[in-house]
Amino acid sequence: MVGEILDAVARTAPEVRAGLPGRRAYGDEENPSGERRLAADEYADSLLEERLLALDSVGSYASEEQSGVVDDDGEYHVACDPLDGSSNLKSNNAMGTIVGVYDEPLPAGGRSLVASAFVLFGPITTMTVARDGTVTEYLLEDGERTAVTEDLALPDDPVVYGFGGRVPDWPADFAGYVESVEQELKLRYGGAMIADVNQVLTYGGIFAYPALDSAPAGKLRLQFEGNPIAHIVETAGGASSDGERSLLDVEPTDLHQRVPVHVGNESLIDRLEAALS
Ligand code: P6P
Repeated sequence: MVGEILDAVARTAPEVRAGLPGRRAYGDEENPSGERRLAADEYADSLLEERLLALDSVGSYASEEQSGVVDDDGEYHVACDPLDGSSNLKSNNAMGTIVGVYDEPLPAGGRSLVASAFVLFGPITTMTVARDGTVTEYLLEDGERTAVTEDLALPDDPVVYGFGGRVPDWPADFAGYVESVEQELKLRYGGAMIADVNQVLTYGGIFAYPALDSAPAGKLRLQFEGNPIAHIVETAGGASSDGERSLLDVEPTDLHQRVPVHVGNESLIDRLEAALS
């Protein structure tokens, strides 16, 4: 059941990637979060909706690109960011797909995730999956997934950091935290959450898109980005926070609710929560 959902995402990935070159232009519409939508966003969303709703195990499909939930009659509820970091298409940088598989109707709390995954379109295409208490990295080739890293675990010693938003827009307590972190770690920020989070999963460190003075709830969406990525990082031995608590414990109130996102090594998250308290 959950496996067929992950297999469908893996099988769809090559088609999404092959469709990118001709879809770099912005469409006329905005997504429900008021962000300009690329033709590639619409393409990825329509492919994933079609492939996932075709499965008996999928009871609903929701995406960052659509205002509502598309209902069906299966057991699991899938939340998708079809092309996270799509603004990187213009500059030919990494991006990919985020999928959360919930066993409750959406919007749902992160503890009801039964599997989370992201497909990363980098120099190679990989799929990182949290399921049954473990994280596995797969190489995707011709739609087939081959496990290349089993029981993926965050390295103990953090090396990299990446923080979104503009420096003058960071609240003073977060800016103070950054002053200590930037003395210790190397900056890695590329504008696509999953690529930046994959740096953290690989080298250890922290990624954050924090609360901003101009946007106290930050930028990233709980259902489609915060919950699945927190599930992956926490399953890999790290921690997550909205500034006060695990992202998986944030109360879901709206399908497109935004949340401040901080994920990475537990020691860095503990220091962050102390700095913001
Ligand atoms: P900014 C991509 O649009 C995204 O949703 C995340 O993938 C990424 O972390 C963030 O927004 C980048 O935002 O403000 O740096 O362009």
